[in-house]
Amino acid sequence: MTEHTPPLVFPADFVWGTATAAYQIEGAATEDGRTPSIWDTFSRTPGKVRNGDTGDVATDHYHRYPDDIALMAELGLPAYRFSLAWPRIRPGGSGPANKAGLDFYDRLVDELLAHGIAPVATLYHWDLPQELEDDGGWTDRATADRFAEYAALAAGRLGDRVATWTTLNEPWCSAFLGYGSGVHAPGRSDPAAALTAHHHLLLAHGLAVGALRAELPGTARVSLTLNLAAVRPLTDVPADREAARRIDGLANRIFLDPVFHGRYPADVLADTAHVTDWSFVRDGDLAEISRPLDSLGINYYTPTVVAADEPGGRTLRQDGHGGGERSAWPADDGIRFLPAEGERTAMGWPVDADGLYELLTRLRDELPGLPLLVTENGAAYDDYSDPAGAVHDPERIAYLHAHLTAVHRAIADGAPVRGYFLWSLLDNFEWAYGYGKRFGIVHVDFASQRRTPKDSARWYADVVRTGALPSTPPGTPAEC
Ligand code: IFM
Repeated sequence: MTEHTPPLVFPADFVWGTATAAYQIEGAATEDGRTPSIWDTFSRTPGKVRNGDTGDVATDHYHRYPDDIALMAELGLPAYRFSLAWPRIRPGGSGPANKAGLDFYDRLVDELLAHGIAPVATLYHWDLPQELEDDGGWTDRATADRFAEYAALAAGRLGDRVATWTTLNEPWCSAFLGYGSGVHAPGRSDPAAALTAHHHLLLAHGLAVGALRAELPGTARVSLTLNLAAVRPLTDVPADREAARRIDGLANRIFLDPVFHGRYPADVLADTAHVTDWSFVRDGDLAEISRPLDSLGINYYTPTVVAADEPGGRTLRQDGHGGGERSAWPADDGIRFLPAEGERTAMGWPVDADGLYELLTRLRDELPGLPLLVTENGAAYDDYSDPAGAVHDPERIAYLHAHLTAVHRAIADGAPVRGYFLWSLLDNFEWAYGYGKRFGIVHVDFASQRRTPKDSARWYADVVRTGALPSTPPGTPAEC
């Protein structure tokens, strides 16, 4: 007799969507008053991005957004997380708003709503106006004030139609990859600068929460998205557990404690005391940073395995975003980063859905009652269009199946997960990897800009339509 395990049914009000970011898809880098961001400068600097790729054209979403939204509607995707480009809305980072820039997002939001798709806006997905970087970037406290002003401008124009707002996407990357390892824009490699940038990013977040609340209707939801790490010690020996404590501090608690408890963790302050005296933290900052939020966004791809370095051993740097000569972490002396065992994506990132379950249930316990959203999850594979024009990506479907199963398990175990945004709608500019890594469920031929939904897009559309996940991924033999 053949037994069928029933599908995993998600809550009826679960929010399903996809996610993108402005610099990765929009293109139109010099149109309608947009000025350069740090990523324009960085990507035009020889040797910084593979193949010399830039976001000048990207997926040309700036011009093709009606088609992209029609495609989302055809796939039946009810929500869309996108980011606003600061240098489009407020060129140069300060001064008056650029009407043409706001008009673009106005049209985008109206088009989404006309197709019944809920817009979810992120204010900062790494495209700092270059002029602000020239004045010190995130190491300059004034950048936080400029960010809150920009937040108010965006909310003033779009807040009547956009109900969910996120201040920052993955500030760990902005601070530690941008100012620590330098593999991301602006390409600085200075651990003290990375910690200063970290604090000013959090201050910017807090000030922007205040600015958003002042502009938005009381029903609006305001959030922050973090790429928290599922940190695991390689073994249970005390030295490996100590390495895990230190990286947990620098990946997770350095965000969660100030944002939700209004303090920096004492052990992180001690671990980094040789790097900085933290004198950039001023009275009142932590109260600003810990303004209440309506939800927390989690981006998850792969776990982080650490061990104590063997004496005389070579420390392996693994930051998941293009490596780099210098460590992203401001204080990781004596810590080794090891790839987890098993299957990998095209990024070289191990596939391990348990890490997502671990994070969601940890947040359930540490932040009781706070609604959680998975704001990014997905995988890059070396997809190609076959002679019939189809793109078969069974590995991505298996990845998504495993991670959605982990989300379902976390919900069943009491984690208040309210939605899932797949990264990404389209193949796009993958930062230091350029166009070489494809995360989309829609294939983009970058020469012709032709869009082709991959098998995963159809599979995800079915999951969304039914609100249920088959208990096994396609291709799995039925249980007997
Ligand atoms: O493409 C990025 C995205 O911009 C931020 N989160 C991780 C994704 C994959 O690297």
